[in-house]
Amino acid sequence: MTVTSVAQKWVSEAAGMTQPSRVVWCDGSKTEYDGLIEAMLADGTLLPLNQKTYPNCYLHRSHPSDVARTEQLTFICTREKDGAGPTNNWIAPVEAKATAGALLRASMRGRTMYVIPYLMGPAGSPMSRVGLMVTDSAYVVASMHLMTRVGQVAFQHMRRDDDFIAGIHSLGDLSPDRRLILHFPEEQLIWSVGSGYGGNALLGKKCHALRIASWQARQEGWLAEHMLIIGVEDPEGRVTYLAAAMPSASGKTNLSMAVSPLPGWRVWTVGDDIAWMWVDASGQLRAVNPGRGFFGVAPNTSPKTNPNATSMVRSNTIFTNVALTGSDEPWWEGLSPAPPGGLTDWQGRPWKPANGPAAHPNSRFTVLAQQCPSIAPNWEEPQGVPISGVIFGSRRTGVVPLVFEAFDWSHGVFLGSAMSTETTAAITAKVGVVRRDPMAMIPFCGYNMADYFGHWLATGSRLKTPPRIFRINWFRRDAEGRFLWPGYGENVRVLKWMVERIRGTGRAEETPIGWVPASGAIDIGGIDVTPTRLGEALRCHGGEWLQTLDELSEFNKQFGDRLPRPITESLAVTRRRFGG
Ligand code: GTP
Ligand code: SPV
Ligand code: MN
Repeated sequence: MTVTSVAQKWVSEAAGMTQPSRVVWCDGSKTEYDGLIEAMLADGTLLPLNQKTYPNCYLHRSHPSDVARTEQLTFICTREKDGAGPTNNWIAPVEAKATAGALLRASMRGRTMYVIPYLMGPAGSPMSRVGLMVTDSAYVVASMHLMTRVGQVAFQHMRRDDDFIAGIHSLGDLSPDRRLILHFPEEQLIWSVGSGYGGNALLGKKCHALRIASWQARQEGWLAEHMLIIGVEDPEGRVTYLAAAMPSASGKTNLSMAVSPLPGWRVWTVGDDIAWMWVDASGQLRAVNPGRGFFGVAPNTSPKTNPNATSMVRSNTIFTNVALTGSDEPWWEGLSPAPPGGLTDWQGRPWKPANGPAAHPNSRFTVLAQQCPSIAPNWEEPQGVPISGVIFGSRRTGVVPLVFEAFDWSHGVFLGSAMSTETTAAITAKVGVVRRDPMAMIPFCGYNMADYFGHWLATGSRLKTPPRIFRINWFRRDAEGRFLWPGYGENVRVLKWMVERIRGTGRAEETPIGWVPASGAIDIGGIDVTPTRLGEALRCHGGEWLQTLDELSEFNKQFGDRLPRPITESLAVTRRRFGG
């Protein structure tokens, strides 16, 4: 491998601090992956699954206190506090390095330090970016193999010797008391210590491709978003590409590989979690998926809800914190209607219902995207795909209709900024609590969120035909607590309406919050949804919205004068439309 001198120097400094007994440069080869798996089987980091029914599949059990992202321990360390803004945790860089330095110093003593050069984005794409991370976790290396492009390809995409995001990761002692995930956007640097969990430890993903990349994107005029990318094909074979933001564990993986119940319609998967988007020379918004694999939520993934995912995880997959059946197959709640007998839970104990779910609610699978049956043939196209629609979705039991469309780009940015959602097991916090999560980026925006809204507004003015912006909510419930909309594959019916809107044929009614599907505009043929129930799912209630807008004004106060005028104006106009 040809390594730049800047990279060499940085790695020896990292080794000087962490003191590993051995340094191994990773080349991303299959031999390397197989060797890592073998070593992890030998030391118990991985357990083999049934190699007949799940070839090359393994189970990893994490430390029981290291099962999700820890947002309270995640910091944006800009020189000025205002750079990180009021919605991020902040510590000054010097102080952050002093505290984390104490945890990282000699943390790799007696361990191997793996050096991982990785590329985010398709090979040959002008959008692709390089990272160089060191870690003392073989599980992280194997996962990075599946989630990013590792090896020489990274160095081939560097535009200068120092053109990489540097990342130090160490498991430390895995104690949440000695865990910190630090971002230094001004130095293109990430430090992460004390966790082996995906979003905390696979630095290419949330730390690089969202927090640091969003900072770079603002400076360079593009967008780094928590979004899936899909192509929706109609019966004539025309494909319309959409990008959709939804908070963690709220439906991106599922929508990205939805199986259509409508004849002739199909969904092609381009990405399931992160989108890098830019305005091309003709004023068209385009998107690439910076990732190479999926780190997807296991619970409720079944042949009924997500047949593409269940078939793609039947080989070459690393499962984390799922349950184990008596025949060494992975299992999680929702995979089959009833749990099989003889289950071992995610912590390795014989499963007892009294101990809670058999699989951790945030148990996950890690697998290459190319194993997905619906992967788009052009998913690695260096120039990306043209985006015609942007979707903002969240998880709300009430208030927010199943789907509606913004009046224009600026109004759509307002709708994205106004998002709130119920929390999930993807973070270590109470589940089901409503919190504000503008554009599903509250945990991932690497700079002041007021400036982020401004950046979205400014991007709109560079677009020749701005994509339509839609707001969705698959999670609205009736008075008895049942979902009003069946979700999963049936969501393609909603995507069809969006495609029709983009083409100018979809019928809609104007409401104070935007265009809501007209009666009969969403095809509910052949499913157990009555027009009355669909009406309930689409209802927009003035009183509820006025209260939501009050909460939003309260939230927005923290941004002070930095909040862009169009956001404040949209809020005021919406309130007036409701007569408030
Ligand atoms: P991250 O990987 O954390 O960013 O999450 P994600 O947005 O990709 O979420 P994912 O698609 O994995 O869905 C998470 C949970 O939401 C799973 O338990 C799903 O079964 C559930 N879910 C997804 N889509 C739907 C839907 O249309 N309706 C309902 N009711 N639940 C859904
Ligand atoms: C999320 O939490 O949004 C995820 C999982 O996609 S993680 O990679 O851990 O961030
Ligand atoms: Mn995510």
